[in-house]
Amino acid sequence: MAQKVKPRKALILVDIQNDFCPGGALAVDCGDEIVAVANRLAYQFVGSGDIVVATRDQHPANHGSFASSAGVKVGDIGQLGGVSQVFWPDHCVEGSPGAGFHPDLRLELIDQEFAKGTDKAIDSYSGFYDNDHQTSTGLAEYLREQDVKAVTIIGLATDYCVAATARDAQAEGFDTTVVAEGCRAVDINPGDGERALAELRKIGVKVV
Ligand code: VGL
Ligand code: ZN
Repeated sequence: MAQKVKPRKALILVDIQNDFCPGGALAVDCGDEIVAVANRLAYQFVGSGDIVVATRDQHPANHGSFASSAGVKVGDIGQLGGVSQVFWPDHCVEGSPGAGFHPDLRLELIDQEFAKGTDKAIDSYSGFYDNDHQTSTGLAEYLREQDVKAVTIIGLATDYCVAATARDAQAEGFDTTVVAEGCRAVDINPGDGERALAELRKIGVKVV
């Protein structure tokens, strides 16, 4: 009889990178506090035969989402690649220390990494697709190959990359859970993180 592969879960660690932690170029308040949560969950997933993947925001130096490239102020809103874009400080430039994973993150527990935001003409908040939904990072395909049915998501930042990754995971048919304790928000407007979690609940994502 053909051997049946056990349906698996995946832990998706979103953008746990230096530039999103205190001292980084796009620092999220207390962003580093989630590293301990990431390590604990990753250890549990590996121990139960499940898998751990990490997304990594990785931009060329002149990425179109940078205010410096667009010639606008940080926080301004405009268009990039045909979709609405917030313009950010230069961050997670490929090869720079800021693009590296937080030094305390236990990389040996991560099965596979997925880079995003590598095309300067479009941003990518989700770990699955660019913001215009035209280009896949390969994450959905990888998870299906691994027979993953359910995903647990944590990381930075709640109101951007975590929210977008969770929306896409749910839309791709994965049973999707976000662990709020493992996320921190940019909160350009106070409450953005909480509102993002409320929106996720509305579409059926479990927020625990
Ligand atoms: C992110 C803004 C720009 C994130 C990435 O990881 O949430 N936010 N690039
Ligand atoms: Zn980015």
